[in-house]
Amino acid sequence: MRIKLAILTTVLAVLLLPATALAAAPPGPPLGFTGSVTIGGVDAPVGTTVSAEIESIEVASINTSAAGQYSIQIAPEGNIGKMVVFKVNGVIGGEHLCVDSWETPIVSLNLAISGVSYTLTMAVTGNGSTTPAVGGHDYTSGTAVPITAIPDAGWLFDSWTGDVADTLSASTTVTVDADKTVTASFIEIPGALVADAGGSYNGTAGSSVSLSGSASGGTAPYTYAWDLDNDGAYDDSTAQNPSYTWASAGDYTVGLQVTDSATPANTDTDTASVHVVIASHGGVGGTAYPPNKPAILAPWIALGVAIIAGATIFARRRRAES
Ligand SMILES: [Ca+2]
Repeated sequence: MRIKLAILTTVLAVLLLPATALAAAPPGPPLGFTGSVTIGGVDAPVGTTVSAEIESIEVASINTSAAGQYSIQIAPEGNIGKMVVFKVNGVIGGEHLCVDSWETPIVSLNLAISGVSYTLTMAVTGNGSTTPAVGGHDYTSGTAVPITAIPDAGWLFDSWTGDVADTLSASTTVTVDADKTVTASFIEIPGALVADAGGSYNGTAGSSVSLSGSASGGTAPYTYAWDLDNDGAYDDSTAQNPSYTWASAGDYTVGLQVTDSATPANTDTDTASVHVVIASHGGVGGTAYPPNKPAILAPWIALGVAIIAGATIFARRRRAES
C-alpha cells in the first residue's frame, strides 16, 4: 500500500513538472548596465554609490570599484519595457528602458551628475592680499584650488591657518571638499632698533637720580645696559630704569646700550646728559626745599609772630604816651 502511494506520487510529480515549467516565464539572465560615471565632469571616485530604481523602487545598488566606471545588474523579469532610473550618490544621473536580457545582455550607459559646490573663503591678518581674492569663492567639490599669499610692502608672509596643503608656503593648495576658510597671516618687517636713554636729567649731589631707558624697533624683548660712570663700559646697571647718585655737582653723561632678541641680535646706544647741583637749604639750582617740614618752618613762624606782637605792643605804648 505504501509502495503504491509512493509510485503514484512520483508519477504525478513527473507529469506536473513540465506543466509548472511551461506556466512560468523563463527566467532571463541579469541585465547589465555599464559605462562611465562622472561628478561635475570629473571621474567619480572609487566607492561612489550607483543605484537603479524602477517605479521609484530600488532594484539594485553597488559601490564603484574603479574611478569613473560603474557596472550594475538588474533582474529584467517583469520589468522589461519599464524605465530604469540610475542615481549617483542619490542624484539622478541617467535612465534607460529595461530591455530583454536574452536579446541585449549588457547596455552601455554613461552616468553624470553635477558636482556639489562648496565655498572657499579667503581671509588675511596683517597687511597683504591673496589669490583668489579675500572673500568667498565657489568650487565643485574635490577641486584643488591653488592659493597664493602676497604681502604688502614692509610686510612678510608668515603662515596660513586652515586646511591648506602647506601652511608655511605662500603658494599652496586647498582641496575644497567642504566649506572652508583659510587665512593668510602677514607680519610687519621690524624697523631698526633704536635705543633711548631719556633725559636730559637734573639731580642733586648726594641724592639718587632716576633714569628712564626705552627702545623701539628691532625684536622685543630688549635687554638694557647702562654706562653711568662714563668710563665707556656698559657695566653699571641692567635695569631699564636705574637710579644713580653723583657725589658732587657737575654735568655728566650717561650711556645706554640696548640689545634686542633678533638672531643675530641688534644693538643700539644712546646718551643723555645729567645736570647735578650742590645740595642747598635755599633750594638753589632747582632743588626743592623739603616740603611739609613744620619743625623747620616753626622758628620762622615764631619769629614772625614775635615781630608782630612786638610791633603791636610798641604801637599801644605810642598811643598811651600821646
Ligand atoms: Ca661704566
